[in-house]
Amino acid sequence: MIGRFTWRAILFISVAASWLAVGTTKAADAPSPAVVSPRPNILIILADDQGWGDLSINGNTNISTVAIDGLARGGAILDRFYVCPVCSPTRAELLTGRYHPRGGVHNVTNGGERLNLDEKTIADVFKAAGYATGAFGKWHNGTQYPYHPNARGFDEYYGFTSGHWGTYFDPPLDHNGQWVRGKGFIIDDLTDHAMAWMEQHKNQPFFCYLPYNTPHSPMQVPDRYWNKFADAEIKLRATRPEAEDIPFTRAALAMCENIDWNVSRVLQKLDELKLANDTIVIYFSDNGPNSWRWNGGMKGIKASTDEGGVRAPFMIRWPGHIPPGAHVPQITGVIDLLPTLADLAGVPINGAKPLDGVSLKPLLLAQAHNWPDRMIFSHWAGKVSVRTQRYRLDANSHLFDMEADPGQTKDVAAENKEVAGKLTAAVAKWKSELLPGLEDDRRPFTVGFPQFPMTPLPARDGTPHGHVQRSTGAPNCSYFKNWTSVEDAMTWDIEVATAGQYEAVVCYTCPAADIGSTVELSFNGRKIEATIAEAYDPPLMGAEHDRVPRHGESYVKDFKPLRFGMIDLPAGHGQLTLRALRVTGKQVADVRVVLLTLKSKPS
Ligand SMILES: [Ca+2]
Repeated sequence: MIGRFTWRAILFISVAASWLAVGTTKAADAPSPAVVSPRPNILIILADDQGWGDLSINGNTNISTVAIDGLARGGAILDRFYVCPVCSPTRAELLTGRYHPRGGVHNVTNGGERLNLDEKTIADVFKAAGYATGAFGKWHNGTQYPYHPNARGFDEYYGFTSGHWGTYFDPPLDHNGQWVRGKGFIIDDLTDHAMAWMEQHKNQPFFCYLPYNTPHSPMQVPDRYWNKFADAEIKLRATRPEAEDIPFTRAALAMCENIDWNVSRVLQKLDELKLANDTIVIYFSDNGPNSWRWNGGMKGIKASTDEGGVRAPFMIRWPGHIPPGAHVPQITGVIDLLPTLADLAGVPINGAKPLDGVSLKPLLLAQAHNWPDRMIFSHWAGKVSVRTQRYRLDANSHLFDMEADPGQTKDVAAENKEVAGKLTAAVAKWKSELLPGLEDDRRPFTVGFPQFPMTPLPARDGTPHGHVQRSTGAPNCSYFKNWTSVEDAMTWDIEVATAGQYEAVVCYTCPAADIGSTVELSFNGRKIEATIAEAYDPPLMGAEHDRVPRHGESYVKDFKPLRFGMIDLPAGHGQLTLRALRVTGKQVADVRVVLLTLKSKPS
């Protein structure tokens, strides 16, 4: 094993060489090569649906986020930092430094969240440079290998790959492709795993990605955080107070204070490991707030391409390098993080595709002299908005002077025809380059890789036929129900990469009164049958922890494996089909997921 001392020696050479090669730093400011740091660790903490306004440092007196505020004060705040209107696109842009349509991301579910396999990720970049790489949390850029994080540059993964999850207490989670039971509240658990992993890798540079899944709904949080807010008066209100759901706001703020506690634990761990000065820590959120609540007077919330939907909190700390207390007023975005972190760490970018983002190193190190204005585009569901330092052209071609009118109340296009014309043309060009064909997504779900033998095919990624329904409207953590007839079916559009013997399992529930049905799993002429002989009918979970009633996310339950035995699958594209040959009760079963595990290649 290579110890940190050896790494220091190896990395000193390359860092010193790059410092000498750049040669733009004034001699008086330059660090002595003798004290050049080793390559810094990277820790990226990403919140989910936390608005810019959900932090006390940004002026919200409803909440106290002392750890995140302290992180910001110890480094720099990017005042105008832009992400995407929803989750998976922002994550894709973080991973690639490129606008999300370039990587095929066009949806938050049904496979449209998957990042194309020909994209290099930020983890690929740091892994190639010798970093240990780990991700702990909500992935949301593809479930099946090789879309799985373990195939996208992360050596270690613990979390869930879907867009949301049905319960946050002791949930089922994915650990390097194996299903395990999480322990306690999910954010605390993810943090525990990240801290243990950082400690394990303290003697080599590490890249740690900690994408939390709160305050995304369902609105669940431990009592310790909820108790403060359960009856709290919410003094600062949403721009549209009539639209604010106060119990939802209370839950969101409690969840943000739980995040803050976990951030305090991570930062304390870095202190304990004496790594605080060697670690670049970033904190930001993936889109605007998931409800109308105070957000600094901005227009729009999550899913909007207006300012409130895409401006996120962003802070970055690197002691001894980034001046504490700095504010960066220039517009910046999540597309900038890959080039920025590679530049700060002195790590080469190993992808061949052009980036949309730029390195912010000159801004962060207060070395920027002539920083040109730029355009940052925001897209969701075909709507495109563009921001410059002064203006936003919204998705309806209204122009707003964001300096004079940050709440986007007065269209100034008529008074600024030249600006409006230039931005309108830029949006048209961006759309014509990036959007055509985006939603014509024919990527099958991938099955059968020897290095990652088990492929889960959840209900989310399947199609119900006949009477079969999803347990809820939002597919992400749904299951199939109302399977009542031999005419019904569930199909998955799959591509089998490796011909061979697969162990087939369907995770089901069935009450005692309905057991006995015979079901068949088939693919391109190969078939296998099983009989549902054992009842399993546990209660639905989730509601008991919801602080406000949920809308969209499915309640969840445990499912039992129905083992089909081995099926010989040919390589190729086709429909994996689950149907009943004989129905003995009122229903066949509820189905959560089909598991196909490659056991052996044909001899
Ligand atoms: Ca989100």
